[in-house]
Amino acid sequence: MTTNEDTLYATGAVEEDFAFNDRVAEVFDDMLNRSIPYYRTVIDGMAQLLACRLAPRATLYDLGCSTGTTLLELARRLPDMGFHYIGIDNAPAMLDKARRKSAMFNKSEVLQFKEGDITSCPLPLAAGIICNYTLQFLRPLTRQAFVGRIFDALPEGGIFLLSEKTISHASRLNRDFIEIYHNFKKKQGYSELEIAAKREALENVLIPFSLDENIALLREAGFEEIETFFKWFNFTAIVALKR
Ligand code: GEK
Repeated sequence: MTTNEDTLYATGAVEEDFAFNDRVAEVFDDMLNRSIPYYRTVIDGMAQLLACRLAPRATLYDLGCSTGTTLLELARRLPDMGFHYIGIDNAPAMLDKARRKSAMFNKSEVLQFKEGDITSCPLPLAAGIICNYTLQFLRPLTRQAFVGRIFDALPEGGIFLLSEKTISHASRLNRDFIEIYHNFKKKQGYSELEIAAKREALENVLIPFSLDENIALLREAGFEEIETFFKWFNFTAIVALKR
């Protein structure tokens, strides 16, 4: 499968807020690789944590799975664990691509993709739940209830892995972190115009919390053991365990 290049904002025009539609799904893998620093390093860390914490043949959910990259990478990195992977997303174009990719890599037997709204769809018991760069797209007022549902869906000893773009309330450092991220995007080949246009399109759609605010959501939901296992400026990955 070819990876189409993300040129969605190359002209600098912002016609509408960012949405997970067909045009985005088409270029999504390239967009993610070039927009999320250390994307695969974080998945590798998750693979190691899952291997430590879970018994073989456990079921794992990826909420907001997009084109299935995280689950495919986990299945590739953990061939001996025999995990069963279920990805949920509400964008049909993303799921089409996820299914095509898992067929192409001969993983259709262990990977399943379901269409659903992760804030309301049933979450049958799973030993591990992943939510990468998706909580930030849920309306802030719904986030506590969402994390609470994840806690309830996990058994004792269950593991929740959360990655988010964050903000810092230290305003000068926040500005520096944003600039450092923009420099990262420039190095990935995005122009100033594209970076500014994408930022505008995401303005009311991606609403980041700080690391502390995300940890507070987890604590309030009932998670007791919580650690940040990855941080690169405003990008963070957290592991939380249910007792
Ligand atoms: C990855 N985790 O590759 N219900 C279901 N899906 C939703 C909802 C919702 N309420 N809101 C947003 N989404 C992936 C990347 S992308 C992050 C996740 C990004 C879905 C949306 O359709 C999209 O596929 C995903 O959440 C967010 O690591 O684009 O920056």
